Amino acid sequence: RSRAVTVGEGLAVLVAQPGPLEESEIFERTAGGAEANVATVLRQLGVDTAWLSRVGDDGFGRYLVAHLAAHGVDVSAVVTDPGRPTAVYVKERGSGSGKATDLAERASRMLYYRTGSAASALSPADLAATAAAELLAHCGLVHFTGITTALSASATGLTEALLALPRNGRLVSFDLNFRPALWAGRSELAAEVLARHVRGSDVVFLGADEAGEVFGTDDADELRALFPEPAQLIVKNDAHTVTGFAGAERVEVPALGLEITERIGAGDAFAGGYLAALLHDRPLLQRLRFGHLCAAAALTGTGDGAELPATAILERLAMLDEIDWA
Ligand code: KDG
Repeated sequence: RSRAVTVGEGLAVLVAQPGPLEESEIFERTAGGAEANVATVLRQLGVDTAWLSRVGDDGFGRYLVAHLAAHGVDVSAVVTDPGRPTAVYVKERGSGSGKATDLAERASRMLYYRTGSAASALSPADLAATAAAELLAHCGLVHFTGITTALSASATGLTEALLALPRNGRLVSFDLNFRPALWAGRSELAAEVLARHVRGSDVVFLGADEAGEVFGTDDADELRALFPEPAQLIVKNDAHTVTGFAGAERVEVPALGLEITERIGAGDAFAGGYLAALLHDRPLLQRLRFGHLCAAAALTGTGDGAELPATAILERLAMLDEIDWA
């Protein structure tokens, strides 16, 4: 039986060579999709995990399913749709990590090729399908993000239905993952739907920057005041610090000072690390440290996923107070 289920779109990622896209001759194919990334991290940390999604009947779809299966993720409930393609995105590599427009300064950019994709047809019916319903009935945690919600009206229907399912002790985890390109022309709807998803979930991850864009503040305490509902709220201020709120606790853990190769996917690795530690009953401080350690694995590679060292090593590191966490 799977203990965690993640629900969302997987994408084949074509990582360009650093520099302007028009000059990239070689693309490295990797796997992405926020919920798929979280699934592979959870599985590497010893959590039985299933991924619910839709892929096209094409090479990229078969690759994604094989990639997740190779990590030990249960893909038995993934639906193949012969009528729609698997989503793709091209990662144009900036050389820096900031938001400047100059390629030498700014972070990578995502170019989506996903309109009408197989996963954009996700709908509430996918939760009711026998294999998915069975997985959901027996898991302890379900994780999804604001990307799934943004894909289409039917996918919004799915995330709303997911939140409305009887919990039976199951935790719902939600990562805001605000992707403006997917909400173009619908920013009011985005703020309304995403706030509802934050309020309806038990564990919530907010990037400070994106929360600022959607909810008007990037301040951790103001966000907590705005969203007192989730039992656990984690506000990530990218390069600096992560603030975790759980019950009466408020814990801050600075990010590891690392030479960053590429940021995309780090938030998913953080969520995976945090959630695995949660499912292993670790206290808030260690959950946040686990998040940072897993994010570090994603930050130091060019793909979106994180290939982790042995859990025993991470556990040892997460115990050490004398590490220079700054
Ligand atoms: O968090 C990383 C994801 O953004 C990436 O893997 C692609 O899911 C993706 C998306 O929709 O942006």
